[in-house]
Amino acid sequence: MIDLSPADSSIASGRAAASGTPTGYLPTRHGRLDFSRRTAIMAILNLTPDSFYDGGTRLDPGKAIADGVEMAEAGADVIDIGGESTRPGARPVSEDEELERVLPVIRGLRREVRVPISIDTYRSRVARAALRQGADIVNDISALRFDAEMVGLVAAEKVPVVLMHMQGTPRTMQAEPRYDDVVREVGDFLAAQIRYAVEQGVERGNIIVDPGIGFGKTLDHNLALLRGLPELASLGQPLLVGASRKSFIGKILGTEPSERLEGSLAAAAAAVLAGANIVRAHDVKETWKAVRVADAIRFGVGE
Ligand code: 7PM
Repeated sequence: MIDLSPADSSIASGRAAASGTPTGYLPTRHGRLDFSRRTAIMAILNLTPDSFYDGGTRLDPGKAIADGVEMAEAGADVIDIGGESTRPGARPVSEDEELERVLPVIRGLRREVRVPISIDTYRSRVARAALRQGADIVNDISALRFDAEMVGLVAAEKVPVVLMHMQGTPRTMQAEPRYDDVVREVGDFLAAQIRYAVEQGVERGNIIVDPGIGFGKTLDHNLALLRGLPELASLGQPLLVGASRKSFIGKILGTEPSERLEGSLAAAAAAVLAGANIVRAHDVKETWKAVRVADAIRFGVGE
């Protein structure tokens, strides 16, 4: 699966050839994420009024907290809370609006569940406030590029951070995505952002990487990245993949977001078998079953 011959690009570019993390788990303030012999599930708790799938369904914090509790009971290993839609062409919301949406839900959910909570934001002020309310992980779709203060915050707080690849900005990214070799370029970008984070004081053990499925990518680019996950796993950091209900699935099946569950489960299973350590998903109960079976194939069942 992973080509370790001298021609392998991970060696050619000086990247560690070994896959996975040294320890197989990632400690957070609220328990460790264990991916030594299993894949973790990151549940998506979207608080935006306009998201492509579940937008506007959780305008009441009480409803959002109840949904988060249900996700934890369904087997989520981490709950990802986001207050700004990053869909193609979406307009940025104000920082105050983002804070008003996410803080009450983080505060409330923190008292109800034991699993780690991640905050999906590229703004350091939102991330700082979220960490104070009990969030554990910063999920930054800009990989520390959009807010110059984000890296210092993550370093000082010593929390895990997700570095995600995106070509362009959420507003422009789907205009005309172009790559010569998408897997190579995404891998090089992530390697550069890992280096930057470490130089700025972030512990290597706190860095999760993510190819950013759908963020400045055509259907072909998304498929090449999912096929090429072993090369990204060879960066040596935990690998997160978010394919749930995204438009590349709609392009393959000809379906709207509400009819993309089965395609999302196929993509999650494929990601697990290609080396993902965390899959990000809307449908926790169904994804949990798909991932348990894919994990049994990947790791065995220990009989
Ligand atoms: C509209 C389009 C709304 C796409 C929301 C989305 C990822 C993420 C998102 C991902 C990480 C979604 C996306 N996707 N964070 N945030 N990785 N780390 O489908 O793939 O939720 S937003």
